[in-house]
Amino acid sequence: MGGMIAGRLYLRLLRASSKSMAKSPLEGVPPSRGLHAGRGPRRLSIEGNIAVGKSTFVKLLTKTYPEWHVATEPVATWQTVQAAGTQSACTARSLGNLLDMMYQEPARWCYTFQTFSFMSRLKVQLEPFPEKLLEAKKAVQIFERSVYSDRSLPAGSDYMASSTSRLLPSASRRQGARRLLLVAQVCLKRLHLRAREEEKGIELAYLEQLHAQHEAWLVRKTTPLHSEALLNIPVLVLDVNDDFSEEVTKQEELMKRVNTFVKNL
Ligand code: UDP
Ligand code: D5M
Ligand code: MG
Repeated sequence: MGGMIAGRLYLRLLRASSKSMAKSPLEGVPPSRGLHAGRGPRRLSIEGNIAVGKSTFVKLLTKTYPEWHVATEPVATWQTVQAAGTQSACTARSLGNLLDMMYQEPARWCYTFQTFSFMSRLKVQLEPFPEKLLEAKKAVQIFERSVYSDRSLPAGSDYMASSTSRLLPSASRRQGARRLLLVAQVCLKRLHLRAREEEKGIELAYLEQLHAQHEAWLVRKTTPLHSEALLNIPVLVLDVNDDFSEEVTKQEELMKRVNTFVKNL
């Protein structure tokens, strides 16, 4: 595993409170202590590559901090898209599995998938704060991925690109592939372990691309964003190459880092 940097989770404050954003853009504001003080729930998202361990991490957070509110990624909604007006249990009519359609025929379905996943995340993020958060002294709300990930990672179009370019391995692609060969193996291994039917065609190259995009967006901060203010938002990077699903010591270490990060927001 030495030198691999693929297994990374990113815990990111969604944005500063609407109050502070309205008053002034965040340029120049120190990206930590005081950013959120006394202005409603701290809202964070967990970002990371496919199958890196976000849902596993979310479960761990829920167990450790039952007072926090955690919103999981609505994957099931993408796997069984309901026809308009048939959402109730007795009228439910599925239009199909959009996640599968995207992987099977990316040129046709990527745009639709991106739009649909963006809208479903937006819906989750715009829901009113749950009662338990309104009552909490220091409320925390966590989302498994956010609208910003759909906005900042051109994932679907890259899936299209990788599914055609892997048939045409140019010299530069071969060179890039050598350099990045090891980078996303942890995710690929976990993806196979999870064995989600729709994802079985995903190749290492796609996970490498996604990893590079996460690093550009959240670590190097070179991804163009629609607002400069978003650049200053704090990000906690957690290395999860080593299995944390069963390792209590590793879990404690991760939770300690999350606790310190959240306390200082
Ligand atoms: N997993 C694992 N070790 C870890 C984290 C995750 O073996 O430290 C497994 C997990 O049990 C699942 C797969 O990796 O079978 C993908 O994890 P998850 O669904 O949490 O990934 P996500 O896509 O949500 O990031
Ligand atoms: O990701 C859930 C699945 O959904 C995984 O196959 C990736 C896919 N996904 C999620 N958002 C997007 C966007 N915006 N474009 C393309 N594909 C996407 P998991 O990692 O299991 O949480
Ligand atoms: Mg998940």
